[in-house]
Amino acid sequence: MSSATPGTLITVAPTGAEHRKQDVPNLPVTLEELTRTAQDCGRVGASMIHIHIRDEHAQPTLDLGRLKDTVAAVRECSNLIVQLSTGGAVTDPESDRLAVLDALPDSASCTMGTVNFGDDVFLNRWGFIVELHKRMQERRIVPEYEIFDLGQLTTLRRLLDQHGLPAGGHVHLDLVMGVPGGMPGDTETLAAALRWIPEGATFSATGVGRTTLPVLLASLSAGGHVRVGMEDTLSYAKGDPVRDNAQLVARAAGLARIAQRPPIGPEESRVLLGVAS
Ligand code: KMH
Ligand code: ZN
Repeated sequence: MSSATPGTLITVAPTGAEHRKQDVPNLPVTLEELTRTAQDCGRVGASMIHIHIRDEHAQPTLDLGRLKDTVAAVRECSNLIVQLSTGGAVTDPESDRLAVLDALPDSASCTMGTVNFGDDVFLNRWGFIVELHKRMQERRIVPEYEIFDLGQLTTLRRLLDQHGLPAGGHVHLDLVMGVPGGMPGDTETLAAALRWIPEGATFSATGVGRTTLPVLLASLSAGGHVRVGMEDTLSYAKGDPVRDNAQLVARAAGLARIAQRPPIGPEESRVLLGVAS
């Protein structure tokens, strides 16, 4: 872990692939809703956006044309680092998940192993991981390595040992905690993960559901960065649904300031991650 950056990189994950628009009317699913979200979240402290897109029926899709339009539109309306999900939905085939990279985002997620995901399985074979990593190296896309369980940190080390550093030369990962089937979202587990994070890497952490706040606070205290958003939680507090993504970003930014690690902007975040300006 690097202690050179005192500030906090805040990523917003506004949509995800799991929530249904009919259940969550304020979930941003159209391009217009997404660009407005990017602007609102940028204003209150986000510097990267982790994007899953939806089709005209608000269903998750990896349609390449839509992904390209989305990358262009978010770049046009904001200065946020554009990260596309290659995780997609649990039902997405590997071929479609690899093709996401043809939309040429600044960054893309790259999950380090298979995990039970609620009642489903989020499948990430070793061969698929290697292919994602190599294609990102070729296209100069900066990966964010998604870690759902501690063993996936050893897979990350194996990947870097065998296939080299990612584009930009810096390793950044996100601990996705509290998924039913993955590692718990608590301070003890975050502290255990620190031991296995590759030397010189930076990390962010995401707490799913009710682990959002404990993970946010633990990551800030451990020198980590944070990801928040409606992909990961729909509850702001007990009995209090999330109003919008900017509300979650604003809370994370406020806590980062209290921790004396204020949010860093997109330019500083690009330097941190090795994303070309
Ligand atoms: N939707 C999950 C199955 C990612 O974006 O890379 C996978 C996910 C991880 O959200
Ligand atoms: Zn995601």
